[in-house]
Amino acid sequence: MSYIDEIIGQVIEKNPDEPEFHQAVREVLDSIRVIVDANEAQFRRDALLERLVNPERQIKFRVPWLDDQGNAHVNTGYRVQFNSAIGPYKGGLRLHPSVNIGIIKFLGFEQIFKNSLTGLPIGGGKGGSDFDPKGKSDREIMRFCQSFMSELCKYIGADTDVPAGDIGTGAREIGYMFGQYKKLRGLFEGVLTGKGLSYGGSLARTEATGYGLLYITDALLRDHDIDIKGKTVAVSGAGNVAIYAIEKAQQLGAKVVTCSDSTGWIYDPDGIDVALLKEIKEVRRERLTAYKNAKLTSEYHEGRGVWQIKCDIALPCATQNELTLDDAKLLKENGCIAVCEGANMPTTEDATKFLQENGILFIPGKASNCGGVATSALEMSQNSERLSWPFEEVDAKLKGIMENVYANISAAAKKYGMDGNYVAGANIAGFEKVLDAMNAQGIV
Ligand code: NDP
Ligand code: 2IT
Repeated sequence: MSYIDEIIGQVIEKNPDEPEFHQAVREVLDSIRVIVDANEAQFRRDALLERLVNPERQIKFRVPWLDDQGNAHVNTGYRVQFNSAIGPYKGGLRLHPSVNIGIIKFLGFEQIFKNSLTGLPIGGGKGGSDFDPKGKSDREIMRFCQSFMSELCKYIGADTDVPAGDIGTGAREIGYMFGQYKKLRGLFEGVLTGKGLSYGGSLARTEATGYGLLYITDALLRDHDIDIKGKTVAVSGAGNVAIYAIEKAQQLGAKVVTCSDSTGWIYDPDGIDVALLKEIKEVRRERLTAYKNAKLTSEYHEGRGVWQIKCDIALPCATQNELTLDDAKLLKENGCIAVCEGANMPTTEDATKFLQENGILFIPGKASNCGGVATSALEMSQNSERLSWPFEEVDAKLKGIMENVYANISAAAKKYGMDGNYVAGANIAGFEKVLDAMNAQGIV
């Protein structure tokens, strides 16, 4: 059996009940077969792949907190410090009831290659908790974040591990966590990114993941002589990534007709009113029914369904495995030309295969959503030099990074005879730098 198949087997056997982690490992290892097969003896001797798929460190802790009635609750907190070959661990914190160790490991594993693709010196990590922020008061959120950080602060630092936002963790949560870190450690340092602008945050970080997604989508389309202007776009999600993807798509002249949250979805044939969406989601923290009530020409539907709407470009920006094989078939039938992932691993394995085999341009999340973490790394740089750069400067750097990522994944795919396969290109290009650093640093 090949080394890669042996390792995939081991990952499944040693980590049962972690299907998302298996999926992420399978996708990366399958893509790097050409490199591994050519170096099998050395890689086996150095246990290279075993070291790649086993996190350097996994931290799991209790998070007790008090609700507004004085009742105690306990959640589980996680931080997986996956790989520090090319820099300090870097990756978000997810707060969602579905969080478990397998989810955090899949996200942490993806983050290794994503962070490498940015070209910046950041290693891979991820964390979070099964805490559900929905329906909690502001004070409950604060007490949870403080308790979470009381434990996490022992393991992170500006030069060791720098967490940030993800699902359920935005500027408010980062603020409460930063305050607690500073109180306990006595350090005002860039230990978290996505901070508020008044205490060390970077301009354009809020927009970065969504904007970056559109910069790379535009680069992809231009490379195929397609103009994004006038195209119809379907977006899923209505959170940080989705909102700024919609905003930038509209700035580039496309029309975005859908968005969704975990209870339902909106079809707005006039184009999503992004100012209204921001007001509902970022300020009032309400459901999408509020959008329908404010914009009477739009439609609201319960459940999931954005991929049935005819579009040229599909941008899944909600969560993992939200775009299935049936959705992919619908997109194809409706003439979709490109799918670029804003979320992490939103397309199922069989749907990805279908899209690629049916000539639909497809960029995987680790390349297309890396603008968020790239701008986090720019926030770290600004914190280190105790300066803050203008919006235009950060945005221009972000655009340059995304265009480079596209050029690199495209070139890597070509180099290994898989022209246009951006999944292979992203995994190979991301892996090559990590491999070089791991080889240089010995068996650690
Ligand atoms: P937010 O919490 O801001 O928004 C998430 C959105 O997706 C919400 O509309 C949410 O609906 C919906 N959603 C979440 N979970 C589910 C689910 N299980 N089923 C259906 N809908 C769901 O998160 P982000 O926008 O930050 O993150 C979205 C995706 O992008 C995630 O995969 C994340 O890992 C990825 N990502 C985020 C980056 C960032 O910088 N924030 C960077 C790179 C990737 P509801 O509010 O109803 O739960
Ligand atoms: O998935 C991701 O890349 C993020 N949630 C952002 C991580 C970061 O450190 O900005």
